[in-house]
Amino acid sequence: MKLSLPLIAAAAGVANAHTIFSSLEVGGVNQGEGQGVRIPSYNGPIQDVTSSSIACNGSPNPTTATSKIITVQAGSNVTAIWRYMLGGTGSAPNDVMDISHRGPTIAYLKKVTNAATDSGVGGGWFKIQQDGFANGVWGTEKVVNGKGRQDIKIPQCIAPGQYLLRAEMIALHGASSYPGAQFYMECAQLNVVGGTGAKTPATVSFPGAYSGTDPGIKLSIYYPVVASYTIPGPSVFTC
Ligand SMILES: *[C@@H]1O[C@H](CO)[C@@H](O)[C@H](O)[C@H]1NC(C)=O
Ligand SMILES: [Cu+2]
Repeated sequence: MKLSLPLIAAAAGVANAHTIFSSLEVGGVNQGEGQGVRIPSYNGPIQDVTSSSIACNGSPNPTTATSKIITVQAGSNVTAIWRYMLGGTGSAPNDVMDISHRGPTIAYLKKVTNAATDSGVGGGWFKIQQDGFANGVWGTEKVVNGKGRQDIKIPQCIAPGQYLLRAEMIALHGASSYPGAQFYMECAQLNVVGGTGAKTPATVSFPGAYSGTDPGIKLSIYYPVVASYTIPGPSVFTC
């Protein structure tokens, strides 16, 4: 049986096809699942953009604390590794996230005093990467078809010190009403070295940066099929 696109979207909405940012790769070395990344007990999404769990996940998916703080060089790339289930290899697309889960990939940083203990809730967040919809391809499709890898450049011009890195994928298959969009995010704990501190980014809050009426959060992507897409949140900070 061949399903129409809206039916595929509806079927995907009930499928257990979620994802977790489960580890961080730095300089070609995977730091280990849950090592310096706060992984949740369950791979389901956050759907309430006003919940404190929109910052670094959490209730109803409690996250596990980790004492590791990962050293990264300002100006270099890190890679968030996404997995449908913890322990997965990412070798098959379904090992990353169901392909029906289409939407943007986004990353933010927040300067903190102690990356191992800061909840991430509140102000201080600035966006450093985003990939929405271009030439008919969603940011999430590149991650799903690319073994779960989301490349994120740590800006050269930020101040050295500890940061939280919030890597996010938003799945829009059920976003025609709100709540409907599925927000997947976890936070990694970083110590950024070598930053010049030449620029101070403008910041936003989580919760606060997103609204249930944002054009990139409440929309139908399948019917009608979108022609363009507005990524939620602020513009990307650049040096
Ligand atoms: C580094 O990450 C950025 C995204 O922030 C990406 O556009 C760029 O291609 C990456 N560079 C490398 C060498 O992977
Ligand atoms: Cu899902």
